[in-house]
Amino acid sequence: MLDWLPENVSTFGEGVDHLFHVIYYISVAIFILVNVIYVAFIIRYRRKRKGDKAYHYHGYNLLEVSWTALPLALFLFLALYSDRVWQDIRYSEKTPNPDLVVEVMGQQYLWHFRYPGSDGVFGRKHIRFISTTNPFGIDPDDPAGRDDLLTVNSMHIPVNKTVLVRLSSMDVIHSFFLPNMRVKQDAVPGQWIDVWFNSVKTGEYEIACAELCGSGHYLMRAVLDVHSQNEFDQWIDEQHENVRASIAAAGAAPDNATLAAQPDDRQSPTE
Ligand SMILES: [Cu+2]
Repeated sequence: MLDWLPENVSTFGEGVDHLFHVIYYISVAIFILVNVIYVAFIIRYRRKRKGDKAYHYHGYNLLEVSWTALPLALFLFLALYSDRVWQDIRYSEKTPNPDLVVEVMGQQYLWHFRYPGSDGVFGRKHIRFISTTNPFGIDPDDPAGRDDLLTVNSMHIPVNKTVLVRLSSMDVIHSFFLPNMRVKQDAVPGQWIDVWFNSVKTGEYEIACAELCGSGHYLMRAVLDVHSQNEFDQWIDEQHENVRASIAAAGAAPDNATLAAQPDDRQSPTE
């Protein structure tokens, strides 16, 4: 009945899917119960003779207490029942040591990704440096930030590794949604929010924005490439090589192209 869910390739996906099933079937049962009672009452208490008068009463404590207490009990049960999965996924002290940290920045209507450079460190960043050409606000004075690797709408990770995403947004609230990883987290401007996952299968997966963030919301899709460790190392070495080459080229030429102001062109990404 629930085989329309996207393929789960996340280490904690089974727990999420199990909760989804439990909540789904509880909802279906309540839906059927309510509608059967509803139809039965319509038939049983219909007007049978001309002149029948509706029975009117005011206040019924038992009924009011029970329609408050039953949902309360149900939600309490669900809160406690889901707590273990929630802790595993969202409690920072339960996050496994990450093998890879990637920064993700939402922008109307694309996803920016940032990896540390070949030095293995992220350069300093500050919100005042954020611009369309510097989405993460990398401090231009910090040498550690010059070789940082930036990609747009394309995220690469190794398989079977814990990936920690540091998530933010440079304009409105977006939602970082990896259906196959069972990850969905709001990206909030001015905040960095951590979210982790571990993919057990290589392949290409969808990254979507799950927050109606503007007229181009539907455009806000990216690809998550899950590689074998070898393939990933190869990819990132290549990227680092490209970054080094462009730094060398910029060093040879006068320092202008990278820092030139560009018009604000968020409405029509050219990717
Ligand atoms: Cu969005």
